Amino acid sequence: MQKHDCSPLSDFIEYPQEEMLARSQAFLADISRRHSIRSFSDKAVPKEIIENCIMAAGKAPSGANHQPWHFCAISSHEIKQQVREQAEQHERGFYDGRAGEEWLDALKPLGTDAEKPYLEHAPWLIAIFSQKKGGIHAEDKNTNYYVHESVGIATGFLITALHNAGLATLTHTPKPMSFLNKICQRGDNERAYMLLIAGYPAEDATIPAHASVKKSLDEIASFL
Ligand code: IYR
Repeated sequence: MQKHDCSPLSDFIEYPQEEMLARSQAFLADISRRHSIRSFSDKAVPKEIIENCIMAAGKAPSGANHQPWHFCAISSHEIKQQVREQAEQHERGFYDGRAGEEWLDALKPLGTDAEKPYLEHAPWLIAIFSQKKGGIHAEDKNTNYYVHESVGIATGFLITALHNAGLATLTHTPKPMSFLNKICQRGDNERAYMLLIAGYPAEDATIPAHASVKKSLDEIASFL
């Protein structure tokens, strides 16, 4: 007898192994086309696509299924301008010394600097927040568990969903990020986790050679 309420697993699909192989190959080929870009076009992206991708992110597993995340999707030009202004202000401090030599050296091959025009040009910015307290219902205020892990997984789902929908993305973590709480009107219970930029690439979008170097299977995995 089950000690908890549950229902049968009814939506699992068992594919023939040949099809599994083909699917795993096709997914690998598709996700290999995801690149962080830093030059976005201002071409509009319908809200419904972003809503679907956020709902997909919300299906991620989380500690005790508390779903300790909030996604603030910004398309208002005025608000994007505020994000750009404040992010660039923090980034100037970072690039002008706060980062330290080793960090700046590590970033050189990416060609990044304090200028973030894409924060204003891209059609969507999605600010992701983690929640210290919560629960299975949005209004709960219980302890959340494995918050960082949970929000990281949901962010991965979101990046994958956006790519799958046909959008380019960039992960951005201005330091500090607390200014996003104010702009997005999120309270003390939440911590800005990451800012995702989503949209179409500009015609001049490039991939830094450094970003194309991906470790081989042997380097990232072992099989026992
Ligand atoms: N947040 C800064 C710096 C930066 C840091 C890392 I680690 C990167 O992989 C890329 C950039 C910026 O966005 O420029």
